[in-house]
Amino acid sequence: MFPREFAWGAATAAYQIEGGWQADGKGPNIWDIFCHEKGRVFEEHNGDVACNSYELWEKDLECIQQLGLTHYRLSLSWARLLPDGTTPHVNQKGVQYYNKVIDDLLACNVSPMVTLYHFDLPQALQDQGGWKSPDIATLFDSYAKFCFQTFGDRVKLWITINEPYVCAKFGHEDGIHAPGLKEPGTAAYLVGHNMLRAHAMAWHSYNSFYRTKQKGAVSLAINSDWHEPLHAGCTEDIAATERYFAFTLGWFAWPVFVTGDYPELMRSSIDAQSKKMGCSGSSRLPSFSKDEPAILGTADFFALNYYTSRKVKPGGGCGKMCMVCDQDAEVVLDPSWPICGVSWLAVVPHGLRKLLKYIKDTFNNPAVYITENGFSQVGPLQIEDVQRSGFYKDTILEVAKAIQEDEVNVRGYFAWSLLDNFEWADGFSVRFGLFHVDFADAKRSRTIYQSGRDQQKKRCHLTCHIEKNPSKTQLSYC
Ligand code: PNW
Repeated sequence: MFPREFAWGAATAAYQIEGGWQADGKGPNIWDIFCHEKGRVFEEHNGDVACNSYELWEKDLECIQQLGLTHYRLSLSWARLLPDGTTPHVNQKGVQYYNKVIDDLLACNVSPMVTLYHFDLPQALQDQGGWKSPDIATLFDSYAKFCFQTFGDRVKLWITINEPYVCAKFGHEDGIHAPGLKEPGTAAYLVGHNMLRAHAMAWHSYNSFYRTKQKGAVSLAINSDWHEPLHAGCTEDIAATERYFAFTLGWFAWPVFVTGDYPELMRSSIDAQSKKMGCSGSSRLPSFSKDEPAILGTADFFALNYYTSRKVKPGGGCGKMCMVCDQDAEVVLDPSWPICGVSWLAVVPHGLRKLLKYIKDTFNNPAVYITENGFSQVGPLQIEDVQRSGFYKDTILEVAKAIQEDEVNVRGYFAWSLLDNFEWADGFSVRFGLFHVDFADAKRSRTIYQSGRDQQKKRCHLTCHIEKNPSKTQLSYC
C-alpha cells in the first residue's frame, strides 16, 4: 500500500543528458573541461552531446508520459543559466529552455523536482578556487535566489546540492570526478564544509524571501549506502561501522538534522589520526562560525540517494594522510549479494528498508523522498532487462514494507534514471536508464526497456485504481 499522494518519479542530471555544451551562450563547467582532458573518462567520452536533451526535450517528455510518472527530477545547469556563474550575466536562452521544460511538465500533470547543483560548477568559479573557496557559499546563494525567483512560482520541490559526499571525495580527494583534484585528507573536508554553508544559506534565503509566497520545500540530496558490521557481534567491526556512518551519511545529515555540527566521532577520529601522524594545530575538519546562518534545521525533508549495501571492518587506509585512514573503516562486499553492471553496485533491496528505518530513528522521523535508486547494465544491448525489472519490483516492495510495517514517512521514489546517460568517469559504458538511448545514432533514439514497460504497467494499474476509488487514501500497488 502506498499513500495516494506518493510521488512516482524518475531522475536525471543536466550534464548527464543535455549536451549542447556550447549552445546558445552556455558557459563551460568543470565537467566540460575535465572530459576534454586525456585519460580522465572511459575512452575519452564526454557530455558534449550526451542524450542531446537540450534539443530533444520533447522526446524526454514523451518518455516521462509513457511511464505515467507523477514527478520528474531534473537538474539545472548553472553555467547554462549564468555562463560565468554570477548573476549579473544571465543567459536568457538558458532561462527559456528550463521555462519550457517546467511548463511542459506541468501541462502534462507532472511535478518537477529541481536540483540546483549536480556536479557541474561553472569553470569561471573553479578558476576562483571552486568549492574550496569560502566565497563559493555566497555565490551559490545568489544563484539559488535567482532560480527561486525565476522558476519558484512553478517548482515546489527543490534540492540545493546533489551528493556533497561524492563531490567532495571523488572530486577533491580521489580526483576521479571533476575538478580532478587529489588532495587527500584535507580538500574534501573543506569542500564538504563549504557545500553545507552554501546549502544552508540557500535554504535560509528560501525560508526568508520565497517560502510564504511559493510554498515549496527545500533539501539537499544525501547519498548513503546501508552498512553492517562484517561479523555481527564483533566489537571492532561494529565500531568501524559506526565510524563509516559518521564519515558518510553523518557527515552531512548530522549537521542539518541533529546538532548543527559534524558527528563527534568524525571529528575525534580525524584529530586522533592527525595526532598519530605528528600533525598538531587546528583540526583538518573546519568548524562552523556562529556569525553565519545556522546549519541545523535547513532541510524540509530528507532526500536520499540509495544504491547499495556494504559490510564494514576496520582498516583500509594507505598509511598516509587520507580520509580512509581517518575513518579507519573499510567496506567489503557480501559474496551472497549479486553485482549488477559496475563493480560497486551490489543489489541489496532490503538494505534500503533498513536504511529508511535508521533514518527515521536517527533523524527524528523526517519526511523522506528517495531521490535516486537504480540498477546498471554494462556490455551488449539488453532491452529485455529482466534483472533490472526484478530489482525495481523487489526494491519497491521494500519501500512498501518500510511505510507499512516500520512507519517510515516515505513520500516518493525516483528511479535513476529516466534515460541511459553519461555515467561520469564510466562515460556511456554503464547504462542506468528505463529507456535505452542509442548513442551511435545522431537522433539519439530512445527505446523503452522491459523494466520501463513493467513500471508503466504498474503505474497504469495504480491510476485506474485511483480513478475507481476516488476517496481512498491508501492504494495497493501490485
Ligand atoms: C549518483 N559510488 O552518483 C549520482 O547522483 C548520479 O549522477 C549517478 O549517475 C548515479 O549515482 C549512478 O552512479 C554516485 O561509487 C556515483 O558509490 C558513484 C557512487 C555513488 C553515487
